Amino acid sequence: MLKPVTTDIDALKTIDERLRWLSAWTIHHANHIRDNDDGLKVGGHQASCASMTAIMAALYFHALGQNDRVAVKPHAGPVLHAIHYLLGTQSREALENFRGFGGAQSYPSRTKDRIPVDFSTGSVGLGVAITLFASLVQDYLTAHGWLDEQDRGRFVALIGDAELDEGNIYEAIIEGAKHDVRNLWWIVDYNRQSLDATSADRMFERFDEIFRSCGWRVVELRYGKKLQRTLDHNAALNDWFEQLSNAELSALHYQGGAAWRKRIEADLGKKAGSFLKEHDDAALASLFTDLGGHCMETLVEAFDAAQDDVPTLFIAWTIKGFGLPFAGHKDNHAGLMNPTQLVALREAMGVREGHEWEPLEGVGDNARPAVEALVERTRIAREKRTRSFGTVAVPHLLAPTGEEQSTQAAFGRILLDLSKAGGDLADRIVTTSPDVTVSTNLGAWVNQRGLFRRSETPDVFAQAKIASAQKWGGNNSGQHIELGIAESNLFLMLAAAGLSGDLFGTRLFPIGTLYDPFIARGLDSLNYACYQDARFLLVATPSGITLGPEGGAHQSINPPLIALGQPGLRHYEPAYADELAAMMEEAFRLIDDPAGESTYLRLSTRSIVQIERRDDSWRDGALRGGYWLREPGPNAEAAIVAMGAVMPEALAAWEELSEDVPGLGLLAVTSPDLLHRGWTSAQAARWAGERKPSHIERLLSPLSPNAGVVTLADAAPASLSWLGGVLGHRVAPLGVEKFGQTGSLAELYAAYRLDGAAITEAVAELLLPA
Ligand SMILES: Cc1ncc(C[n+]2csc(CCOP(=O)(O)OP(=O)(O)O)c2C)c(N)n1
Ligand SMILES: [Mg+2]
Repeated sequence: MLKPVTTDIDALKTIDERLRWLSAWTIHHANHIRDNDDGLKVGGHQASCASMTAIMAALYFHALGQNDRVAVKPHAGPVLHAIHYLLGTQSREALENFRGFGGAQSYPSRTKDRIPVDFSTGSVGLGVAITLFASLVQDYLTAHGWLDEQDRGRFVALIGDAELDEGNIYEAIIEGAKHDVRNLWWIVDYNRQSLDATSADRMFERFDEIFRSCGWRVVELRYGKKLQRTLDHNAALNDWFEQLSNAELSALHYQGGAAWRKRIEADLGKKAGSFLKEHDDAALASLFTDLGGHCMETLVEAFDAAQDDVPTLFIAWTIKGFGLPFAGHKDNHAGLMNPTQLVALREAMGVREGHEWEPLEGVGDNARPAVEALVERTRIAREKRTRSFGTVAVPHLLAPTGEEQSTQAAFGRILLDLSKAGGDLADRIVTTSPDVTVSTNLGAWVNQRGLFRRSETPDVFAQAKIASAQKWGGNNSGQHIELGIAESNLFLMLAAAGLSGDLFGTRLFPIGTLYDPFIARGLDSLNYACYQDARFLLVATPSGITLGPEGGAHQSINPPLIALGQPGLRHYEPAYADELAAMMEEAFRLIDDPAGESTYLRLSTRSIVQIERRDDSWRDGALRGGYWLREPGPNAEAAIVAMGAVMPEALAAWEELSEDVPGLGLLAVTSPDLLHRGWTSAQAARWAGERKPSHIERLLSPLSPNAGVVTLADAAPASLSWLGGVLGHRVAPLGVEKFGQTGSLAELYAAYRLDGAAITEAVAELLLPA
């Protein structure tokens, strides 16, 4: 990391003012000036921006180094845009179109914004935690020789104080402590206000304790220089000020100088000494708003003093809406200045009417050169990096041999074979799991490739010669990152590792494993990873009531529906090991393809007889969402459609029924998600004049228009029942709609109607004349 440079404090203060103006103006313009055809509220957060402009000026124009990466508090997005506008990397047009179609996004977005956004934010708490995992990925890359020392940076999160209530932050710092995570600055905009009101009193003392106990340094930036000097010299005033509650402090900030005077007179009387005589009302207001997070000298000093790699939490005291007419008001979160207030602010900031968008409007001739020089220096440091794709050759993956296999065991074998064969892909795979490494069949891979630890950790059991199938020693060349049981952390780890190409220019192939039902525990983090186009392979196993004796708490039902509605994530559910090998190969290819996406494999522990293949013709269909395992006859009156681990039941039913139902087909669905996407996008293409049937339309077209279709999945039946809508076939959907329970497969399949009898009955009913 570079040594801090000496920066002109006055120039930084000017930039702070410009950011406050430009962010407020951008929001004002979108709400009050731009045409609004539909009358929808546009919105924006002028108060949340104003409370951070000094912090962000000090950070971006002074403290950040070339390689540092920042997650910006979502509702301070306009400040980030204003920064890039000053730097020349954001256009006036995008700002004029803030919150409009194609304009600057409400909350910083890696994929939709044109400025370099290091991490998307929006769902509070997640942007904070991902910086920790990104720092861990940086350490991983350095340890593996993929990142030079001079290319390393610091990871910064700008956090709202109410955001600190999000539990995922604490899950992350606990995990971070285990991995001795470094190079983090988390900066809290401690404005004592949330969305609804003022926040709980003196929580910063608690945060202080929590972070310190996880190995963090906590730096509190309470007062600015001027206020600090005053309080240092007036013990009575200091004691009085310190005991004000959050609500009282905010209310006084809102009311201003006269209210401060009245309150001090009432509370302190003579004890205030000559203080009140020496300050008029305006001076009082200015003095008490001189908090640490608004004082440039304090911020610069604090950042300069934290140049080592110790993870640091800065708690910067601020006022929500600083410098704006609703500063401190508890209802100001979504508050917008009205046009009259805006004019008053414009005039106070020396901005001429009609010149509101000029980047350095209102900056005097004397101050201008220093500000311009600072902007110029900063510009060089904040260039947008290009994304890294297409760097790794993905070899053809072979299915493990074995007459009977489960997809979960096959997954472990494929990875093991890949590891043994070696090569670039194998070296770039990084696996991770929230304490279910062994039970999701990653064990053999870990034995081969080792645990990742920055410092050597011995395998005590192995050293003591205690027999174990699992090696559990770690060093800095290991390729498995062990996580505690916190599924949100798994997804944030996958998000950070899945952005490795973008953040560090080096592509990793992250694979995360967990039990299928527990996807729900980390769902927002999974969505967050997809939202910023992180690339990874998620392996969820075991799944469904096929898990039998493990019972209902572990038997997943709805993840295929989650996947069906989740952009950026492709669901595959193989029945056979050869399908799985093809899907893993495809998933790796998609990770390294600019137009790719992440993949979710839903696997099972049920060992089933593998299918005999005559050729490879199934493969293309399997990768596109489905293929006929048993071709239907022309104009067939019925078909069975099945997915995943229940394929033996579907095959047995097919054998039994095919004599009586001529032309009965059996369609193996490998991805309802892809079939559905293909169907809707073919429709959209037709509207644009392109006539090309989708994969599912082609698959179903041999069936008679009156055919009945029985769908079967060890999952919510809605995963497949929609297939009837494609060509208008009648559907009997079989699947799981009630919570599972313990039992043998035969018992459970019978009770939940996934067995041959259920399929036969459903086919019979569909074939009965109406
Ligand atoms: C997960 C999630 N829940 C709720 C919200 C809605 N929300 C946006 S900002 C906010 C309050 C933020 O307060 P704070 O973090 O203190 O930020 P400030 O605006 O005061 O700087 C809430 C509840 C959200 N964006 N994300
Ligand atoms: Mg707040």
